[in-house]
Formats: sequence, structure tokens, C-alpha cells
Amino acid sequence: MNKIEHIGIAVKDIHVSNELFSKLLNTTPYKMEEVESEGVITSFFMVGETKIELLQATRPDSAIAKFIEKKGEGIHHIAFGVKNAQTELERLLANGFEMLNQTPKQGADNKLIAFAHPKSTNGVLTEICQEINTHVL
Ligand code: CMX
Repeated sequence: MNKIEHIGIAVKDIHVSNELFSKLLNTTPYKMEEVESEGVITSFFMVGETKIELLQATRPDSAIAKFIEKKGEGIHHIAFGVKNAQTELERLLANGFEMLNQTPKQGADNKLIAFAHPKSTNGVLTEICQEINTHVL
């Protein structure tokens, strides 16, 4: 793992929270993106080399809707940047972590992602993410 790529924060209303975080961080979101497969709409702020990802649920069975119902708004996950998500996923599995994905999947912000269950990581939902290289050489 090479850096904290982003911190995901579950919010009820992404437009209200975009305003709030714009004031807090003194910068505006550089993108908003809906990830249909995850049932979320996201926005991203750049803070130095790390991003803040706000997540709002788009349907009641989304992980974000369930999280907010149980715990309220707040930090939902920490994502670590990795060079190769498949290799890192295998390393985590070999070390006994409970992975929620058997292979990396497409996530927001042009990433291949996989999650470790918070029960196996001291209560912190942990994501690994690999930048998808879109440059064709
Ligand atoms: N952080 C810490 N603990 C969490 C959590 C989170 N984000 N989400 C759930 N939990 C806890 C619950 O509070 C519960 O704890 P208790 O048993 O002590 O009450 C436990 O985990 C529940 O686990 P579960 O029954 O296995 O599963 P849930 O239906 O609550 O789902 C999880 C939890 C992590 C398996 C599910 O949210 C998941 O698969 N997440 C990965 C995908 C995801 O989060 N997508 C949204 C983000 C996508 C993006 O970044 O683009």
C-alpha cells in the first residue's frame, strides 16, 4: 500500500454536504459521479495528495443507506492506494483478512477496488484501490 488514497464519508444529502465541505476544506469538489452498481452518488475533494469522497445512497439497500440508518453520517471507509489490486487482494486473503470481493471491481474515480470486512480490520471498513491506466501507449 503506498498512500491513503481517500477517506469515504457517508452523508444524507450530497449537495448540502458539498457546500459544507467546500467551506471546511476551502476548495470545491473536482468531480461528482454516480456508481450505479454500489447504489451511491459521490463527490471528490482534493486535499494535498489525499481525497475526501462524500457518498450519498441512491437506494435503500445501498451500503451507505444501511450505514447511515445504523450509525448516522460519518467516516465510512479508508481507501489505500495500491499498485496492483489483484496482488494486494491475494496478499490480504493469505494473511487471513475477510475480503468482501474475490476479485477487484470497477469503482468510482477510475479505480479498481476491493474491500476488507470491518470485522477483520478492527472495525474500519478498508478499501484497496488501483488507478486504472487509461493512457494507451
Ligand atoms: N465501518 C465499520 N463498521 C461497519 C461498516 C463500516 N462502514 N458498515 C457496517 N459495519 C458493521 C455494522 O455496524 C455491523 O456491526 P455489528 O455486527 O457490531 O452490529 C457489521 O459491520 C455488519 O456486518 P454485516 O452484517 O456483514 O454487513 P452489512 O449489511 O452491515 O454490510 C459491509 C457491511 C461492510 C459488509 C457492506 O457495507 C459492504 O459490503 N461494503 C463494501 C461496499 C461499500 O461499502 N460500497 C459503498 C462505497 C462504494 C464506493 O466507495 O464507491
